[in-house]
Amino acid sequence: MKLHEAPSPNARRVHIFMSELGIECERVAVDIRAAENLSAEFLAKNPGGRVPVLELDDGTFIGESVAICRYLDSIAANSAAPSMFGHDGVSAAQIEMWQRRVEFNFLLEVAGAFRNITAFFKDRETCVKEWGEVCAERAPKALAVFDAQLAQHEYLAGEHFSIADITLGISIDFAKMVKVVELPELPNLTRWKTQIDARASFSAQ
Ligand SMILES: N[C@@H](CCC(=O)N[C@@H](CS)C(=O)NCC(=O)O)C(=O)O
Repeated sequence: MKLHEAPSPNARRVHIFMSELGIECERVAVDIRAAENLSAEFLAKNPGGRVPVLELDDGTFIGESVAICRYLDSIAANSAAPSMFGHDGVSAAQIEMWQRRVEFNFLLEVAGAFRNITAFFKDRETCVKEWGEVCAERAPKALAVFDAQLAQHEYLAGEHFSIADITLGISIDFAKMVKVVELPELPNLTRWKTQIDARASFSAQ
């Protein structure tokens, strides 16, 4: 099994998930600054042209970081820890709900702000600064919703650590790193972030 990746929030999401499960695999660096991810060779692995991509030993390629985590979860099915995708129908649905809220209402807004304001990938896409500013204004609004949820629960999707916590953690760290979104100080979110940052997996490379 090989993970094709570049230093990025989505690769980090997979690293944290793997570390939580104690899974390791070969890593293959993809130079996204040099647009290696848009080469014909890479597009044959992932027509979406994005990293990370997991290559299985039988030649199957899995793109999309959450799909990769789902596969990793399936091969670690005998692990003693509760699945980060839920342990029954209700918990799986709650986790999916929060995971998608983080993905759509925060991570994609931060990414939209970063890509459009900094024009980081202007060699491959049209960047509209004003659209980036709209994304930057919308992203913090989602955080208030997460803060209210974390006032009631230890973790974002309830009482167990899940993929939703990983997605929110990597998204906040990405937002802090790229500095295009103003992040409000929210007490429950701060309590939760201190708690998840203390997990060994959050320092995984
Ligand atoms: N939904 C995808 C998003 C992947 C993605 O956006 N990857 C970025 C790095 S975090 C990338 O490959 N960027 C290169 C580009 O846009 O050309 C996932 O979860 O894996």
